Amino acid sequence: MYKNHRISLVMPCYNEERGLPEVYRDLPSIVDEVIVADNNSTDRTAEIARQFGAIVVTETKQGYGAAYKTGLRRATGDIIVTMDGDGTYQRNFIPILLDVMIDEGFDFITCDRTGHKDKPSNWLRVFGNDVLNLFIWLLFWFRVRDSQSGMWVFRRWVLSHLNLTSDGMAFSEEIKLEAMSKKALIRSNELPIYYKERHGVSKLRIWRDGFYNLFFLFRKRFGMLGKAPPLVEPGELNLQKEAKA
Ligand SMILES: Nc1nc2c(ncn2[C@@H]2O[C@H](COP(=O)(O)OP(=O)(O)OP(=O)(O)O)[C@@H](O)[C@H]2O)c(=O)[nH]1
Ligand SMILES: [Mg+2]
Repeated sequence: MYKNHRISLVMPCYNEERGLPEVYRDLPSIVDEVIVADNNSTDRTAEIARQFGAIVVTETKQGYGAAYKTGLRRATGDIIVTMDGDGTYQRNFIPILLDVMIDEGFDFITCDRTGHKDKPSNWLRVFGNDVLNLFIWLLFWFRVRDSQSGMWVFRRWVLSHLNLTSDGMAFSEEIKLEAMSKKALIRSNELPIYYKERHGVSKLRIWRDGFYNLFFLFRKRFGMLGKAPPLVEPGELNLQKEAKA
């Protein structure tokens, strides 16, 4: 619990047996539940997650977005925090981000890694991220500095307003597009964080995922993706009132 809010951490994991112990090493005790969405891992991901006390949900459809959808549906907290299961996102930012969210009344915060990494980033990733940020600006008319970041903090009721169609890596840009464009309903912000080298092997396929994510932006912009059922039904809980009180 943090300031009367129940906190869920959701992590999509595909072979993250080396990253999970790092996440748990300094996970703040304010996190009430950890959901690991295990995406066909062939290593000891699920076993290690259970040893640490996480709730493990299994998603057999391969993909970052598919794993996230299953994990997010299972979360019960008032506020959801997300990160990769690889140790890159720093757990000590969780209380700081929650402070900003609760004290300043934000509903959705996405984290910006672009200024901070303990080792120089691969230029191709930085370039790819910038291209995608630029196309988001050109197609959707809003600015985001790190469209591909995987750490978000948001009130759970927000999920009832989002049309999340992507099962792949584009889920990351889609959740930002959906939340940050609904300005009248969802108060959003983007805040800088540290980002460290991952533990274990990267699952990102730079060219493939980069082009897919770019193509996805066009499909989203021109209404080619249809409607996905909300991950939280509006009537499921009176979360909006609770969270805003
Ligand atoms: N790419 C990918 N990631 C998945 C999948 N299923 C779950 N994941 C998890 O999604 C998270 C993001 O993948 P990463 O390999 O860390 O990609 P990244 O953060 O862009 O790249 P790194 O900086 O190298 O970590 C990790 O926790 C993965 O284990 C999947 O099918 N594809
Ligand atoms: Mg990662």
